[in-house]
Amino acid sequence: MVTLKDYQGGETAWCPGCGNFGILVAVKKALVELGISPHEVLMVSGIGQSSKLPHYMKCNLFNGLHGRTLPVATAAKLVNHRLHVFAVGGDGDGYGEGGNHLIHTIRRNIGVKYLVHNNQIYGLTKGQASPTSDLGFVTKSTPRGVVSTPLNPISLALALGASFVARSFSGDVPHLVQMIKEAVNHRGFALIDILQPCVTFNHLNTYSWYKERVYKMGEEEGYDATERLAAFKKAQEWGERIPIGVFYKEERPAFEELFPAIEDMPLVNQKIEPKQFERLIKEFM
Ligand SMILES: Cc1ncc(C[n+]2csc(CCOP(=O)(O)OP(=O)(O)O)c2C)c(N)n1
Ligand code: SF4
Ligand SMILES: [Mg+2]
Repeated sequence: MVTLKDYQGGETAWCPGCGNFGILVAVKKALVELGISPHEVLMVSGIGQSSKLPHYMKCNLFNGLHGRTLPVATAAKLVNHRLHVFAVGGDGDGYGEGGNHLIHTIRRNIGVKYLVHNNQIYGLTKGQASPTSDLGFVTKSTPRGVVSTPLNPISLALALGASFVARSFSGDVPHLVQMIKEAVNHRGFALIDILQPCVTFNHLNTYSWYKERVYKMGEEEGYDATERLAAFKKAQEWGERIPIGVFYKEERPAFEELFPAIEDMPLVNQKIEPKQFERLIKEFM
């Protein structure tokens, strides 16, 4: 039986009270509740405080370049689609530097589960505005306040045809556990935007700021997560009230299911004859 102890990783270097701790606990809990063992999991991350999460777990991990989390996760999933592949990173990593990759990963609907620690700031580099920083927010890089329109990751994903789009809050671990479990059980790409207070550099979007605003969509009567247009409308809510939960879910084949060559066996387990390589090299070089 898998236990939380099996996922116990190294010592953390996050600030006391950081919202990342709630995410770390939730990821481990969700995996244990799903009965998934560490050797069946690959966590891919980029650069940022959030991207350190895989270091604090015990499982397979690949820590790559800033903003390049999704291409690495995509390749890993295609090579071994039986692995549970997670991409983990920050709002800067995923919505800024890696924004182009997000667009095309969503289009592919590959079975990678993407956890974005959205603290609305660049934490690791000590407090510059990120693509999701609220208008008027004063940071080191925006001394007169943010003037660019904040990116809405939920609307973006919905507009691109994403098959699973959710938001959670690191201050509500049971909710986040539920979202991660639903994402893992989903066929295809899943985006979970996770509101994550940065207690050191973001003194606007604090625990209490979020707590006063977040509400669970499931509890609201009549919300149907299978209607993209309704989800799009819901995704516009930000400010006084912030919805969390699954905005949209749709069942359709994942990218890795559409390749006959890996239908019976993951690529990593297939024996490739040297002659096949020679033929390929001759054709393309
Ligand atoms: C190619 C590249 N560009 C920029 C940087 C500098 N850099 C490192 S982390 C980071 C942003 C971190 O913010 P986020 O992704 O939101 O992570 P957080 O620390 O907030 O969790 C930046 C700009 C880098 N390391 N590599
Ligand atoms: S700087 Fe912010 S995001 Fe980074 S560890 Fe500290 S509280 Fe967390
Ligand atoms: Mg950030």
